This record gives sequence, C-alpha cells and structure tokens, in this order.
Amino acid sequence: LQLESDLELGLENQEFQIYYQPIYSLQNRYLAGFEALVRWQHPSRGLIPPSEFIPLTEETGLIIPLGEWVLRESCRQFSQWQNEFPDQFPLSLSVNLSGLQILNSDFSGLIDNIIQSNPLEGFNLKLEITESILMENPEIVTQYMSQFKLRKIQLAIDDFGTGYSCLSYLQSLPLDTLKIDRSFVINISSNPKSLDIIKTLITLAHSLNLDVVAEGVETEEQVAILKDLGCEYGQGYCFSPPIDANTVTQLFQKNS
Ligand code: G
Ligand code: G
Ligand code: NA
Repeated sequence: LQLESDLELGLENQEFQIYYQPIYSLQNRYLAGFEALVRWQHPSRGLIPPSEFIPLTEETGLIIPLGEWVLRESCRQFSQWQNEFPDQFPLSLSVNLSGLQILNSDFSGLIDNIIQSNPLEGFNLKLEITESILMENPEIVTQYMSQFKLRKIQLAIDDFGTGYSCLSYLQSLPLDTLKIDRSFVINISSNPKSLDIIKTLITLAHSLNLDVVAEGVETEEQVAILKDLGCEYGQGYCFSPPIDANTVTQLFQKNS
C-alpha cells in the first residue's frame, strides 16, 4: 500500500505535526492544559487526520518511533513555553499512548530519557490510555505507573464508556483522570437518558477520586450542564479546536 511506505518516509522527512487542543476548567474557566494530537502533513494529500494513519502505524509497528517523537516533541515544546511564558503555567500536557508503545518497547527507559532532557517543571505530563488497552493490560500499566508516580506523571483513562470496562480493575488501577467520550456528551441537553448516563459516569469517577474531562463539548448549554454536575474539565469546539504550536504561542502572548 502506498500510504504505508509514505508513512516511513514521512517520519524521516518530518512531515508530522502536533496540534494542541485546550482543556478548560468548567468551574472557573481557566486554561488547565492541552491534549497533544498528531497530524500528518502529507506532501500530496494534504493534512491527514490520525484516524486515517494511526491504525496503519499500529499494524506496521511505526507507532513506536512516531509515538516516541510525539512524546519528545510535545515535552520539548512545553518546556520551551514554560520558559517563555511562566505566568501561563502550571498546565498539563496530555499525550495519547497506543498499546504497542507500552508493550513492545522500553517505555520506562524512554520516559526517563525524555524527563532528563526536559525536566517537567511547571507542567504535569498526563498519559492517556484507552479503556480497552488498560483493561487488557492492567498489570503492565500498574507496574509502569508505580514508577512514574514518583516523577509526578499522571494517568488518564481515555474514551471511557466506549469499550468494556471491568469496574473492579477501575478501582485498582493507578488512575488520576477519567475522560468521558464525546458520544456521551453530544445529546445531554436534548436527551434525558444521555443526561442520566453522564451523571452516572461523573458520580462513578468522583467516587474513585478521579477528575473528569468531558470530551466533545460543543455548546454553552453543555458547559452549563456539565458544570452543574461537578465535571471538572471540558475539551471541545465550544472552547477551541486543536490548534498548531504557533497558534498556542499567539494565545500565550495575548494572555501575557
Ligand atoms: O485529532 P483527532 O480527533 O483526529 O484524533 C483522533 C484520535 O487519534 C484521537 O482520539 C487519539 O486517540 C488518536 N491520536 C491522536 N494523536 C495520537 C498520538 O500521538 N498517539 C496515539 N496513539 N493516538 C493519537
Ligand atoms: O479520541 P480523542 O478524544 O483523543 O480525540 C480527540 C479528537 O476529537 C480530536 O482529533 C478532535 O479533532 C476531535 N474533537 C475535538 N473536539 C471536538 C468537538 O467538540 N466535537 C467533535 N465532534 N470532535 C471534536
Ligand atoms: Na485522547
């Protein structure tokens, strides 16, 4: 397949770019952090979203070098912003991990190495792992996180509610944050059942001492409902789409 060989070349030619989507406090409207989201600037096809190439990188194993680059580059960028705009911090940096990254590589060595070159001062690194990967590998994730906690790295369970979660694992995993999938947010202002489900998810998270991030928040009405339900954070077009690094810099300049 053409796209497959293009991916390898793309990595060599530095065609990947990281976008950052702001995450806001719903209770007080302050900027709490960003989620790093990779994009591929393909030389002839234009900007390709991750849904179209992440699965391919997982099949080919390219997710390991690509994922390493995303972690390194986003941490480097955050260190730089922390130096240039210290008054905008503390902020959290959330990075998505694929299962292969934690299973088939020296992930703990990689994290150590990244932290050595970019001390995480003024920002929390938060690793986002999907519900299904967490539930399939609870021992491995727990082992890593017990090392990472000492370095103040946090763990979020991503796309919560879309897969199969074993609630007893949820209790024993070293989690900090639960991210509610946008499919649960989309209808909360029009459908009482959706509202009931999101209430239940937030209550569940809080009973486990987890912060909640609602994904795909698109309207002020949704913000008001989520705020009312005690949801801590929101991410979505209502606040901002994912933006490139230059646009984040401009945002910091404007707010300084
Ligand atoms: O930005 P977009 O909504 O198209 O992202 C779609 C999905 O791609 C996200 O939900 C996320 O799970 C995944 N994704 C984005 N960036 C990364 C990344 O750096 N690593 C991994 N493993 N997945 C990513
Ligand atoms: O799986 P993950 O939650 O990491 O995916 C984030 C993706 O969701 C981003 O690629 C982004 O493009 C998309 N996204 C972000 N905010 C919204 C939103 O408010 N509505 C919708 N439909 N998509 C969003
Ligand atoms: Na995510």
